[in-house]
Amino acid sequence: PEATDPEALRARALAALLTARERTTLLTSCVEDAELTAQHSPLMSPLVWDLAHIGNQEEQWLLRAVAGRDAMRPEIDPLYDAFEHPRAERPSLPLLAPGEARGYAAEVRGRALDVLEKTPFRGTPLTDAGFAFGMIAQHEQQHDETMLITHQLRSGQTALAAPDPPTGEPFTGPAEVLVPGGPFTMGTSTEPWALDNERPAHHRLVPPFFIDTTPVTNAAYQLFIEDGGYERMRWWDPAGWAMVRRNNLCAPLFWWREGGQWLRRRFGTVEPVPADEPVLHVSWYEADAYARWAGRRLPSEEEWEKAARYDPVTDRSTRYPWGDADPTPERANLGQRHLRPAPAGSYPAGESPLGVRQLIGDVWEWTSGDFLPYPGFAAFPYREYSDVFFGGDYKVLRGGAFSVDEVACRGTFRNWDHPVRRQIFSGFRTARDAGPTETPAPGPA
Ligand code: AVJ
Ligand code: FE
Repeated sequence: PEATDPEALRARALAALLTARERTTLLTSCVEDAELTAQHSPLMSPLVWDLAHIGNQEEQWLLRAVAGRDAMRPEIDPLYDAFEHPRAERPSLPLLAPGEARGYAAEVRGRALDVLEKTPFRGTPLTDAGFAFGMIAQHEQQHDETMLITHQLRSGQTALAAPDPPTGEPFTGPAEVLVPGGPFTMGTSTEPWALDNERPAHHRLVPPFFIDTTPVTNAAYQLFIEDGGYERMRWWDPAGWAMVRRNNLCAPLFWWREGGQWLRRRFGTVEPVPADEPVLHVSWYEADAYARWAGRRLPSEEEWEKAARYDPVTDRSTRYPWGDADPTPERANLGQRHLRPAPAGSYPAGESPLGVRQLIGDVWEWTSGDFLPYPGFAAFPYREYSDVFFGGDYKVLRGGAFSVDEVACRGTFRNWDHPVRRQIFSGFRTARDAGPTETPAPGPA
């Protein structure tokens, strides 16, 4: 949050916790209880696991760590420890039933609000600027995104009411933007609720590069498919080619071809693939192959962040592409407000000083980078958030998506997943090196 005054931050924390719980309640009450305990994909937990895990994390951090209280139900801790049981195993655990899970999460929340009211927002690393409260609101929202993925993977009719689609005007700007070379500040040491992997702020020297003005669209991705993209080994990383052959991939997840057009399933409904929306549900390997086919490459993580945060006029890094102010519905498609990305080129009010659009919201963007710590990284408050994932088989995604709440999305926020994953709300944009005197290619996107 922008505010730094402790009482303003307390109000922010309260609002963020309430917003998260509203979303959790919706995602766990829009289906029958039997759907909450079922496993809809081996990649996901039963929804009822997410619900009690949300409550359990809140109990551990706000009631036990911040307020020093005893465990309410110590026997359930191991059930909701994400490291003790892989997702595929969770349906066979003696989990709390839906009613019990709701009751537990609600009881924790009642006590946590009391703790929030009484805790000074200074004095310990966990309570300075209300960090633990912001962290727990982000944690719940991250699981709300996970639960939205589970809803997308469910078979059967949609359970989620169709909100208004985002509106956008056809984009006529340039296809790419030149980001000048030079140093910029990556990461943050001042954002109060930034998580450990976003810290500390440090300088990076980035050579000049071009980056797509908008995310790659379905129409552009279809050209790759129609040009035999999934049939030619030359575009693919060897492990990506193995994935394509093993699974017979020929399009993004949830797509199929019928009557000469591409259709897709979206939250239980079927629709023609919209040409002008950013492509969604592609793996890192598909993004990487498309970029190579297009004669380009994925941006590195530091290139992505420089495009999103560097203001050449002031020579400093801002919190978001549009500046330091918090997100609004005019600036970015966030918060599960629309349940789909907006057409490429939407959100002019959210563009960066150099004119790059939709860096925040709409679709998560794969970068070329592995998930690694920044120089000076310190695990906080627990190693299992980031530290244990560094150096694993993970690629970084940036910018958040329509599925992400603003509390868990900012210019420095880092997400990561395995390069084969495509059930997440992932898309991408491409980049290329620039010589010191080059100018952007002319013409619309
Ligand atoms: C940051 C999205 C990779 O879901 O595994 C939730 C977030 N960490 N609970 C994940 C998270 C612990 C995490 N990601
Ligand atoms: Fe979690």
